[in-house]
Order: sequence, then C-alpha cells, then structure tokens
Amino acid sequence: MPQQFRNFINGKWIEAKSGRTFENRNPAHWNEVIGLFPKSGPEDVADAVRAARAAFEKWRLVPAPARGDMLRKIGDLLVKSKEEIAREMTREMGKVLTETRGDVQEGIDTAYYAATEGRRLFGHTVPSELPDKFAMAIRIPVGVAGIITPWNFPMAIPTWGIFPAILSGNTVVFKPASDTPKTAVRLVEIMMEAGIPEGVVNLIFGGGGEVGNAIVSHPDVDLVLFTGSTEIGKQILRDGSSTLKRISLELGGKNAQIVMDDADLDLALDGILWGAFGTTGQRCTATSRLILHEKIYDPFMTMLVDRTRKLRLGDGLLQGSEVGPCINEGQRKIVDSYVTIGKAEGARLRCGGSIASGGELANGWFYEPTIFDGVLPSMRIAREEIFGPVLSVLKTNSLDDAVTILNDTVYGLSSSMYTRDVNNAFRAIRDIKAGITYINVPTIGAEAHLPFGGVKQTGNGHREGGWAVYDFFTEWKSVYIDYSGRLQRAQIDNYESGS
Ligand code: UN1
Repeated sequence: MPQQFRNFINGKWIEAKSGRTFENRNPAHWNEVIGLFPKSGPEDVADAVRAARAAFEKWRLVPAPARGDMLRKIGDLLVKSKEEIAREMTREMGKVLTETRGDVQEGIDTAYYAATEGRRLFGHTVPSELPDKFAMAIRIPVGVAGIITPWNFPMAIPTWGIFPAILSGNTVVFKPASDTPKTAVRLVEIMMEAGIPEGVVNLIFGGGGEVGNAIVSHPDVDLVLFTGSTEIGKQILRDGSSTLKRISLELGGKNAQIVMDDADLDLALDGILWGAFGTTGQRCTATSRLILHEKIYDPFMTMLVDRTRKLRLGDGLLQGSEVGPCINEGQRKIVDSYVTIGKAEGARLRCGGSIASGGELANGWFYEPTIFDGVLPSMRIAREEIFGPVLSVLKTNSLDDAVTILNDTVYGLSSSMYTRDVNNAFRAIRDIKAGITYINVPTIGAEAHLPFGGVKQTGNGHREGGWAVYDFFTEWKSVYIDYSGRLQRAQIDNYESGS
C-alpha cells in the first residue's frame, strides 16, 4: 500500500472531507507510486482560510525580526535536509539530481534573504507640512495569502511565495501542484519544526478546478500569488476581481537567446544547451528560441546538433543522466504535437522529434531533445510556449533585427544575448522587452535576491524574489503624529495668510 498523505490545517494533518485521494507517480518510472494525496474541495479550503484568518491576528503582532529568526531556522533545516529532499524531488518531478539540489538551494537562499528582511522592511519618514507634526509610512501585513504553485520548481517557487508572505506577517493557504505534492509536505514539516505557529501556514492538496478556484474566489483571502500558465492566470485575475484581491501572476514565456557574430561560440553553445534542455525545457525561463547571426549560423548549428544528440536522457537519480523525463503523459503529448506542428509549418527538424522509449526509458515520459531550424517568426513553434525540450532556431543579420525578432512575442520573461561587444550589450539591455536580460549567460538561472518576473503577458506587473516581492506582501499605512497640542489643519492653516 503506498503511503497516504494528508492536508495540514491549523497545525494538524487531516484527510480531505471528501475522503478521496489521488496518486503521485514517478515520471521516470510510471509504475512507481510515490504516495496518495487528498483530493480536497472548497470545504477544506474554507477550513484552511478560517485557520489562517484566526492565526493572522496573532502572527501579525510577532515582531518581524522574530519572524525572521524562524525563517533563518527554516533555512538551516533545509540545509540539513537538502540531499534527502533533492532525491525525493527527483523521484516525483523527474529533473536530474544536480538540478533538484539547486531547487532546494534556491529555497535556502530565499529563507536566508527573508530572515534578513525581518530587520529591514523599510518604511519612509518624511517631513510634515505643519510644525510640530511627524509623518511616516510603514509597511503592514495584508492578511491571508493564497499561494498556488507549479510542479517545475517544487521547492523554490513555493518558498518564493510563502517565505516573504509570512515574514511580512501574513498567513498562508498553500496549494502545490498535483504532480509534486511530496516536496510540499517536506517544506511544511520543516516550517513546523522551525516553530512557525499553528494556522500560519496551511496546506491543501487537490486540483486547480476545485482547490485553486476555491482559494481565488474565497472572500476572506486577501492575496493570491500564482505561478503557472497565462491561460489560468487570466482566469484567476477575472475570478479574483469580484472580491478585489491583490493578485500576483507569474506566467508564460517564449524566451530567446541571441548569438551575435562576435560571440564566444563555445560559451554560447554551453549556454543554449543548458537554457533549452536543462529541466527538460520545463522552466518558464527556458530558452525556446535561438536567434543566430547569419555569419556564424552554419558552424554553430553543426556544433549544436552534435552536442544535443549526445545529451544523455535518463532517470535523474542515475549518475550520468543529463535530461530527465517530461512531467507526465499529457505534457509529453503536448511536446509531440508541437513537433508535428513544426514539421507541418515547414521548419526543418535537425535532431530529436520523437518519444524516447529505448531500454530503461520505456517506463517514463521521456522525449528526445529536439531542434528545428529554418523557423520563421510567424510559425507557431516560434510563438507559443511549449514547455518541453524543443528549440526553434531563427536567423538574423543584425543586432536590431535580432532584438525585433526577440521582442516579437506576447511574452516578456527572460532573454539572453551572447556578444563580446559592450555597445551591443548595452543596446540590447535597453531595447529588449523582458523582465530579465542576461548577457553571456543563458535565459535560466535567476538568483533569489533579485526581482523575478516579466512584462507583457508574462504577468501583471508584480515581481517575485528579492526586495520587490515585499511590495506585494505588504500595504502602506501613512501615519501622522501631531505634538503641537492644537488643531492644525493641513492645506489650510499653513496657507492662512493667503499666500
Ligand atoms: C521557472 O522557470 O518557473 O531562473 C522558475 C531560473 C530559476 C527559476 C525558474 N532560478 O531558471
């Protein structure tokens, strides 16, 4: 019998009211069941929100530096459990062990950053326009935050939401992706071990349709932070607007790497292999377009195809595996359908393009790393997010043209350019429309202490990560203190003479 897991509400592990469960399986060995998780519904969400609301009234009064101390402890516990969690994460998510270690490390970084923010949370003091009067603006917590996260970063992305939320004094209802629930259990266990009080963090498993919707439409949830597809993000924005929630969306990408003719080609090659096929292309920051200067196009393509063919697919827990499986059967079908679309559009398949099912791979959702070239900006494989190991290569003849191609998308998350020319680099930084631009670095690899997010349909203007996320999780309160001992009327008494 597989292990059975539970929701976590008000400090207790409890079953979903429905009594139903869903399975979590290993994408590299589909017959391996990792555990059974509760199939929750709106009633479970309502209990979690009630617990979070009650806990908020106490938690908001805990001094922020003390909350920060708990975050530091969470970081320490994550350091201790890093290897164990990384192994478990590879089993449920599929990406290779070096990457799941990095995923846990991103959570550790986020915890330590949050710990230090407990002694900052800066406000402003400003002069008043009246004598003997003091004016300042301070940050206050907002309330109950719904945190809805994807499966591709089962530790990092939940911590990006939960840690700044609780550091700021909010309480949380956390719904992790149904493909990666086990990592969420470990994260919550660690938060409890670090002393986070009952009700401050509540965990509810289940589908977006039942649990996600219930969080978004619940009148007592003040904030929703969602990372996932643009389609669902738009729906969340619509549904959340009826209760005027504050909503932060981190959505799709169609990120590109430009390689100019003056680039270090070996460096650019390492970059594109990592950006396109790391995490099996399943990052919102993954490189799914490569824009190559015509002068280096042919030699670079030869090098790229050669190296891509040598990438070793396999179970991420096995030494030597470089690319893991797709997360599930549905995702692999989507990838395969885009390969069919690319061929029909007239792009040239240079390598990959098939389900990988030889030997050990037969029991997992593996797909060959795939490259199309001769891709035109109008083709669907150049415009739509695929979220898998498929790279579309386009040709350019100048910096301006390359940037125009790069910007020709509804998304604007990450971007990259390889060049040795500092003038090109600064012009690209100025003209590329994206939330993140890398120079001589691939499109993936954002660090936890900088703002993370995108422009256009990648989001709605908020940022995760760094100091910027604290703007989302706090409200401003303006405070005026008059110590003159008399009524002083702003805008009036200080202009009484008529001047
Ligand atoms: C994501 O792709 O959903 O920058 C997050 C990166 C990682 C985070 C990616 N630090 O690629």
